[in-house]
Amino acid sequence: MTTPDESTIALPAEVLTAVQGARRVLVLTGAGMSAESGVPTFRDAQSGLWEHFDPSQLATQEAWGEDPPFVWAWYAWRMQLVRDVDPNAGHRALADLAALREVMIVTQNVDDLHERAGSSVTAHVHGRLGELRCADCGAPYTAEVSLPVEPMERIDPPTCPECEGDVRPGVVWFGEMLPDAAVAATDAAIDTLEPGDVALVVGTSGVVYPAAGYPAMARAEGATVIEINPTETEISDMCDHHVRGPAAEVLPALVAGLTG
Ligand code: BV8
Repeated sequence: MTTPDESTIALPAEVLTAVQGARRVLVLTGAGMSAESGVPTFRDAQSGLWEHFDPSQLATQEAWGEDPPFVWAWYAWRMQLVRDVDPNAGHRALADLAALREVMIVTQNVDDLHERAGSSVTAHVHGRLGELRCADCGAPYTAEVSLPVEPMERIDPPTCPECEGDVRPGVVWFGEMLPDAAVAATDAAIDTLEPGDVALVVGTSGVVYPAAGYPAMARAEGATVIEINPTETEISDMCDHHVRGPAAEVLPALVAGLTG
């Protein structure tokens, strides 16, 4: 459990009061949640081989259709990177929070760091890196995948044993619909919110829809919306409060404030 002496950041009193008074806490997380684990955010300049490529151009059916080995190599590098890092204190604080409040995590992140910190995740609205499937017949691909130790420009994707199609990552590309189950679970979680509950919006630039619309939906249910992000975002003005700090400091401070 997060202890008070771990918290170095001072939280606005109204933020702590809001969370203290909440029965349910919806947590909407984006790439900034994993930044302090060493996972580059979506809008950070890409490094190495992909530094000249915009992720939102790479995370598309078009890019895949043009050059599957190039797109597969990018995802294989990201899968290896996520395997090599650990959840941070922010992930662990959310797992601790679940012992104090009813917590529902809806994440845009395709990594498994919330789960590895001990949280259960209500919805991965943009899919998951580790859930592979055949790009042609859709069959899940569960065989072990060899990943590059160093980034490589091209790697032939695995072949589907059912139809010999290329295997793709189970993420949602731009222009693709969000998984029905994830959308339904998110809508159900937002529907449970009542006035006095809280929605924490952590580490997202609020650029990508429909996920960027979730804070407004939570507010419409009467929840108090609190943005946790070092910088202002596209959705800051639809949040009630803002804590301008990093997730791995703010979230432990929030939990410590509940238990202190
Ligand atoms: C859809 C998985 C219906 C892949 C991702 C034209 C044609 C087609 C679609 C559209 C279109 N115009 C608009 C759209 C809709 C489009 C969209 O919103 N585009 C945007 C760019 C305008 N959306 C879609 O296509 C979605 N599907 O709409 O289907 C449809 C279908 C056809 C036609 C029309 C509509 C699907 C979108 C899903 C895309 N897949 N990820 C992969 O990972 O490879 S999106 C990806 O970027 C992430 O998953 C994330 O969701 C998203 C945004 O990233 P963030 O998480 O916000 O991260 P970002 O880097 O942006 O920001 C990080 C933040 O953290 C910053 O604010 C920073 O300050 C902060 N931070 C940094 N450090 C810390 C921190 N915060 C706290 N602590 C720290 N330490």
